[in-house]
Amino acid sequence: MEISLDKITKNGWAIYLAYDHGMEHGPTDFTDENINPAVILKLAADAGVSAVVFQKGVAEKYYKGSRYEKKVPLIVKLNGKTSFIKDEPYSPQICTVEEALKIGASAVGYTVYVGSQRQDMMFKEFAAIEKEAHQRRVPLVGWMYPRGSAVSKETPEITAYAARVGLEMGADIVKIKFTGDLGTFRWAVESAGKTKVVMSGGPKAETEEDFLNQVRTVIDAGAIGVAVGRNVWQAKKPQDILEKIKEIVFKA
Ligand code: FBP
Repeated sequence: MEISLDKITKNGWAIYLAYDHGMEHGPTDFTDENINPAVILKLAADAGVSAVVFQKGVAEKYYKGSRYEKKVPLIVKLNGKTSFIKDEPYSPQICTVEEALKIGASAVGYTVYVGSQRQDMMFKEFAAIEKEAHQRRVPLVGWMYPRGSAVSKETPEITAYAARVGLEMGADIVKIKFTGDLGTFRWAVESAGKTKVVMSGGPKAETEEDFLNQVRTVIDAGAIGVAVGRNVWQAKKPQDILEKIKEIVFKA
């Protein structure tokens, strides 16, 4: 079944502004300014990114009914976890597809810790979400993060494997970490087949140019774009770096 990505892409390209870090990392990721989700929403809308990524609570309180609803599409993350628990990673579902649609989501996202000893629980939840989302023709973005005691280090092979798992499970887009170079990222993109690939931003890069080079590399490797949080809103001038990312991704 062909699921249209038109609502969350621009001419096939994608820049997603990720802002679910309050759940995943806690407020230490934020400054006094960007701790306010309204700041991120305005940034996303003004820049014309392809979508903003929120957890349900932030989406309900800041996106739904706001003047940004018509300006920037929303991807709601359906699962999440805090950083307190250090054993085998499992990110439980905390929002349904139906709830996400009621808040105005154009797509839904779900993190799978590929390789975790608790992977089967996430596979089950993901499979049910995939069924419902696709029945309703809603795109599903898989945060495919290899993690757990069986994954001592995320190598390019493991990233490519995770991308492939996304294809096998029916994700429309997979969000994967940068593998380090063009060749290995291309392999991950090829592994994902007809499932589109976006690069996950990661912690703030040493320099802005380092990050922009990663963006250039993944676009050259066949990715449709990026899903980035900290490298944008932790930058001194988030608008400026977003403009530079747009130059690379939207004009590819
Ligand atoms: P960043 O660009 O800031 O890395 O955001 C991408 C993201 O996947 C977020 O959606 C999520 O909150 C965070 O990274 C999870 O980071 P991790 O699990 O690697 O600590």
